[in-house]
Amino acid sequence: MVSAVFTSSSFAIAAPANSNLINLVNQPAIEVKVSLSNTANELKFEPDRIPFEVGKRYKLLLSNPSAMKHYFTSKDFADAIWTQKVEAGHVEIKGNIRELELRPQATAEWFFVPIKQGSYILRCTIAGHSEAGMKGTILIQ
Ligand SMILES: [Cu+2]
Repeated sequence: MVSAVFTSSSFAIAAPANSNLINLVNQPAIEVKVSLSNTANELKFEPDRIPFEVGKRYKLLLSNPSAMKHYFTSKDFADAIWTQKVEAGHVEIKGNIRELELRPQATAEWFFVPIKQGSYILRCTIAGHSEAGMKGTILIQ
């Protein structure tokens, strides 16, 4: 069974002006794939450097092919984007998403538009995982 858990600490949406938002949502999404660990259960993100550009619409395809659960946690990045929705299983979640937990074999699709440039640290927050190498950098240009 494919499943994912979401935590959202706020329903506030840092959205661009409404007229611009309609244009952004209608853009075709650029697909970017990130794997949380791998079939060898190595503690890393693949890739571990993830570039985005302000004002483009993305579909971030997250997958966890490993035997352990992992987190995709980058709160500063979450604050630097406007999240349209996250889709996982048969559920679509709208609004602000700050952190995703992917259980073994889970996938999730995060649709968003970057709104603020910066370099953001990505980590898996499970004890010991980021220390063992499960971290990365998200770059918004
Ligand atoms: Cu992990």
